[in-house]
Amino acid sequence: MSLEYPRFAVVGHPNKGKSSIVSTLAHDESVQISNIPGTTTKQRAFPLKIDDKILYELYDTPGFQRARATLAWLKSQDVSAHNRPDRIKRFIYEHRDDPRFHDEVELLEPIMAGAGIIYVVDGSKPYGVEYEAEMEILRWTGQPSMALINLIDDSNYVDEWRMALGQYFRLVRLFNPMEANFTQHIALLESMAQLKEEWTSGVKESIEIFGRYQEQKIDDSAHLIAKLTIDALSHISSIPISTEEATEEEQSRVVESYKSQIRSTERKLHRKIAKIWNHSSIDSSIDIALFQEMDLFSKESESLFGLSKRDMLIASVTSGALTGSSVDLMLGGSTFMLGAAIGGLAGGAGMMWGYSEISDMKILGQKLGHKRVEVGPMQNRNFPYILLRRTIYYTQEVANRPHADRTDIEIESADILKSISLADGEKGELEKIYKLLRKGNTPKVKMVENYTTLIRGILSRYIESL
Ligand SMILES: Nc1nc2c(ncn2[C@@H]2O[C@H](COP(=O)(O)OP(=O)(O)O)[C@@H](O)[C@H]2O)c(=O)[nH]1
Ligand SMILES: [Mg+2]
Repeated sequence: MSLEYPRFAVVGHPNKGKSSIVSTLAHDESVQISNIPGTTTKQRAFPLKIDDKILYELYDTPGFQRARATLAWLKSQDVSAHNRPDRIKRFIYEHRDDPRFHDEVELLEPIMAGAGIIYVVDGSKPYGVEYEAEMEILRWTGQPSMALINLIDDSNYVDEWRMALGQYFRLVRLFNPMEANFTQHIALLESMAQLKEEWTSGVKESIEIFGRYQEQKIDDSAHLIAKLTIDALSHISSIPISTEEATEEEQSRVVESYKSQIRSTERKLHRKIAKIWNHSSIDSSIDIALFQEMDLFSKESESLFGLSKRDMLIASVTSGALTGSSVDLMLGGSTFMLGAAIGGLAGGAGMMWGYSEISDMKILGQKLGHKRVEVGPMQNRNFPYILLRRTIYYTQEVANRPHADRTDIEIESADILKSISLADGEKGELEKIYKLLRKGNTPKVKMVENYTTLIRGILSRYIESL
């Protein structure tokens, strides 16, 4: 039978990570994964789809339940090797309504309909003869097959597994669905391409498309980040006021409304990025772990994601905001001078690192009773970097996360976050657009393009592609 795209049935013992492998390889977060054996009760196909083209399809299946009894049935008549696939078909036909062999029928059906076999074992548990009936049944199907060794725990019995699996399967590979990155996914596809000659060109083409898709997702993320960070940084909030000058209550109300609008722009950006990477449903857990506990405007966020004073200075100098003698003075000067000079740029030392001062308040309107108080755009010089690096951190977490991984994202350590580094040249380039936004100007198309390219370049250091 010739299929327009390759199909693979992921089979094995219960609880060895079959569903996890399907989830990761199909980029599908809807695959049910559970530590309760028997969670997967029916075969179900999960396609990896790109722009409506199916690259391949993976069948998630229940695990073997009665492999020995099945094999005994198969062998209960004399069968020569060339008749074994027919014997399997006979088994399916005769046991379709037999609850005792429900799981075997479910897992053998897609194979006999033409799917290749991916046999999954846990290499952190010792090899045992109880697997031999399963492997023997799979051999009887006559379908091309490979074995994947998943290391679920820390112990390692990979050598003995390789020895046994090698006798039954053409290819044996290590693959961990919880840790697999883009490169490992591609490597596995390369192996799948070798399984059957008529699949080779199809799977190779899929690898190409898959690689371009990865690039596309990085591009799309960069465009979104550029657009929404510009929106946030140029945002202005205002509220009506009842007096000539805004009262303290009114002032804090407008600042709070401004902050909450910026926060919601950030959340919107994160949601859209999660969607690009097919991670919509875990988005909320990442949000909670990462950003609800660490407010965008908090000191903690500033210290993890903001630039140091030194880096801020470099950004200003490289962007051309500072020149000549003032630079010499600052670089050669005392720490006090340095701080004072930077503080001066932000409109006053002491204000710079605090978020109570985000921008000047403007009172708008002529007549009493129709006045408004307004804040924005963002004047804090470090804020654009905090917002950008939070977003880049979020994007790389989502992009590099295998779909089988359903755990919450946790901030591991400050070191990890600090590793989202910017080259000095990048800081200068970024500062050009941030300076413009601070002044309330709208950047030209060319500048937005340049900004997008910069972000794309940063992302490509943290997200693998071909
Ligand atoms: N730590 C770790 N856990 C895994 C790995 N693969 C599977 N699991 C866990 O093992 C359990 C069974 O996984 P599942 O994919 O549902 O196995 P299936 O029954 O073979 O489909 C789940 O709790 C998974 O989260 C792995 O590589 N590492
Ligand atoms: Mg399962």
